[in-house]
Amino acid sequence: MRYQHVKNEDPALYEMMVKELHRQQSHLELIASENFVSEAVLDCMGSHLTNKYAEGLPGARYYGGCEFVDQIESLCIERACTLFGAEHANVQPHSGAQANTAVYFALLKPGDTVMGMSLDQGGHLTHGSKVNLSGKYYHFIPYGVDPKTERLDYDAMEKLVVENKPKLLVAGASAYPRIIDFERIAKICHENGTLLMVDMAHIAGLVAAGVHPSPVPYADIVTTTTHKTLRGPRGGLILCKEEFGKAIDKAIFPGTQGGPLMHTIAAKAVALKEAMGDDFKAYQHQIVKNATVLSDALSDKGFRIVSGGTDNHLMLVDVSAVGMTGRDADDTLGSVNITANKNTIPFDPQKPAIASGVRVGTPAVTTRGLIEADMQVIADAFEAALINHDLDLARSKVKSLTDKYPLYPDMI
Ligand code: DSN
Repeated sequence: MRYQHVKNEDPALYEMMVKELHRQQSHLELIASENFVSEAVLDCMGSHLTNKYAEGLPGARYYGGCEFVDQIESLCIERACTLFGAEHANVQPHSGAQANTAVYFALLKPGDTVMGMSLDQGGHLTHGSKVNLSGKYYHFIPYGVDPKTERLDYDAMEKLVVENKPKLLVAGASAYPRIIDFERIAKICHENGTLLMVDMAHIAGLVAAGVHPSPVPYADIVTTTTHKTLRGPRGGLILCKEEFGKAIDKAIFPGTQGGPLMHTIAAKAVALKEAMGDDFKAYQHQIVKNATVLSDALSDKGFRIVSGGTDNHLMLVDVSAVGMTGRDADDTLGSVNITANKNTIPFDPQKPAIASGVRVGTPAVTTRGLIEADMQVIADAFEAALINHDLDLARSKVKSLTDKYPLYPDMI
């Protein structure tokens, strides 16, 4: 049993933790960016390593007593470089947003021209959204998808690069269901004197397992979170060519962060080790198989799948095809214990707060053990909830799966 000290010290908070555990256990988690970490990762996160200040880098700290956390961070760096075939890694970013901000701080001056995928077509807030620091400090020009195919329009991207000669192009997405051709994007960038940064946060696990082509050989800098398909603790990571290593390290500390979170870095090291194993490769293949089967099954039920399907861990379900908005679908799914998120679809006629789509991902349910046949049950639950409005039936379908695949059964 975990958390007995919390229970004794702070019963009110403990109750909230228990409720959240029960929520995770009793719901089907289809948020494409979430996952369930291993017990080993949890152990590191809740460890005494949180006590240590270690500003600086291994061997060059501003605090004494770092000899063991130096070993931990060096191991984490070595594993990150080995797993992804990178020349240099910084494992200190507290999040993906911090990693991206540090790259901009390292490579750009305020006002510089940058290109990023438009938020409403699948990009991320930190790729130049007007409400984010990226969009306020730098001159971001958005690129997007072809209206017919709903796939990245590489020709239009090239035209924009040629016309605008951005200093940096940010590739990668939060809601794009197709393979991204990093080799092609790198060619476009490097022929035009543009640096390429890839934010592979969503697909890092797929990349580690060879299920999605790696950006690392092509991009100058690669950022990622560590908690999505990679299934580590919440945090970020930067990989780069050696020539950018010093600038990236300085941009993290002292540029944009203070002390690194050593308990999180230890957890990242464990997750990276897990990601080197055969089980992890099989897991990543299963994520994609599950997503493909779920996408086909939802399409058979009458939902429209943006771009006609998926190559990765997520799909965008256009629920306007069944007469709903994304917001209503999100709420209805929530009421039957399915957790997903409303999401704009490309060229969405609805505002982002309403949206026409729901983003659905398979990383978390695949960790739980669900396989292809279970995806049909999820599609049945979607049909019951969103088309036939039979919420009891939808709930019973969900319960059949959450009972069949227990999550953290011995935790409390
Ligand atoms: N918020 C994450 C997602 O859901 O995709 C991206 O950082």
